[in-house]
Amino acid sequence: MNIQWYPGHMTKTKRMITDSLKLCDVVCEVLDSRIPISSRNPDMDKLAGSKSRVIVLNKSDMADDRHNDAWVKYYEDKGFYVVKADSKSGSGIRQVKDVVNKACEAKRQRDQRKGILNRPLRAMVAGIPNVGKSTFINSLAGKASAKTGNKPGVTRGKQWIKLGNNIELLDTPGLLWPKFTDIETGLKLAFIGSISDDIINTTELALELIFTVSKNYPDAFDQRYGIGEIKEIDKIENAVQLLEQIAEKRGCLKKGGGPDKDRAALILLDDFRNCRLGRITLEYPE
Ligand SMILES: Nc1nc2c(ncn2[C@@H]2O[C@H](COP(=O)(O)OP(=O)(O)OP(=O)(O)O)[C@@H](O)[C@H]2O)c(=O)[nH]1
Ligand SMILES: [Mg+2]
Repeated sequence: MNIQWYPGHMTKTKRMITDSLKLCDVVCEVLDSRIPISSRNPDMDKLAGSKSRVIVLNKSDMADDRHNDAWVKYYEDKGFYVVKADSKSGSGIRQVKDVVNKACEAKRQRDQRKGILNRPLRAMVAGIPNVGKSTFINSLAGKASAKTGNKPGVTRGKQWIKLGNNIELLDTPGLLWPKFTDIETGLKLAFIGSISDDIINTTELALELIFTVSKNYPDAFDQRYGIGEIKEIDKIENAVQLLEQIAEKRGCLKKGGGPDKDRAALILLDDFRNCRLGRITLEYPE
């Protein structure tokens, strides 16, 4: 299953981000802690140019905590300022202001030498769709200023949000890149809801999710659906059988009888996207 998604509004978003960056001191790039490599837009380094950079490893509450700190270290070693955050509960959010200030220290000193004093720092919050950019901003601001939702493309235009008198945040729409070089990347982005389900065969996607999750978290299925012990699944017939078991457990039956795999697929994807299969990380630092 080869997924590609680069709708027209993203070309517009890319242009807006390029223009708005001229006004910003720092780029806070929000990643999904479950896939900290695949949720990075490879165009971001070029777009951000020489701006200061902060990486926000968001949704850390949904990722396997055994790997979260390794990812923090991975990006720190690459020279980024890094924050591990759970924007939903607000955990990790308190340190963001300090990190942003630290990332902008050199710029502030340059400003001072030029006689520019007390100008608020401007931070662009950017990233791929649905990683929690707007939720992160709301959590930082302590109020629901930006619209959020668990699907890609909720934020449509840019929006400035003030954080006291010192920092201004720019919420931006999610941006992907024109072509995923490998099939795995597209799949992982679809698993976490960064790609519109409208262009995807969700039953096929759920089968792929079964292959992927069963590799390192085979117990997740029994724990959620009570279907007995499962080992790693690598054959399509076994994945289909698991979907049928989920359908039976959840009472999804087709009109003519028999398990409704398509509805079970939607249940499985929704459960994964809302952390009901447990905390799962799909990528590990090398
Ligand atoms: N558990 C958990 N959920 C989060 C976190 N951050 C965001 N969410 C949820 O993720 C979904 C997407 O959040 P948004 O803030 O709308 O994401 P976005 O990156 O602004 O998305 P677009 O504007 O569509 O690009 C929402 O359902 C949020 O409640 C987090 O740290 N932990
Ligand atoms: Mg948003």
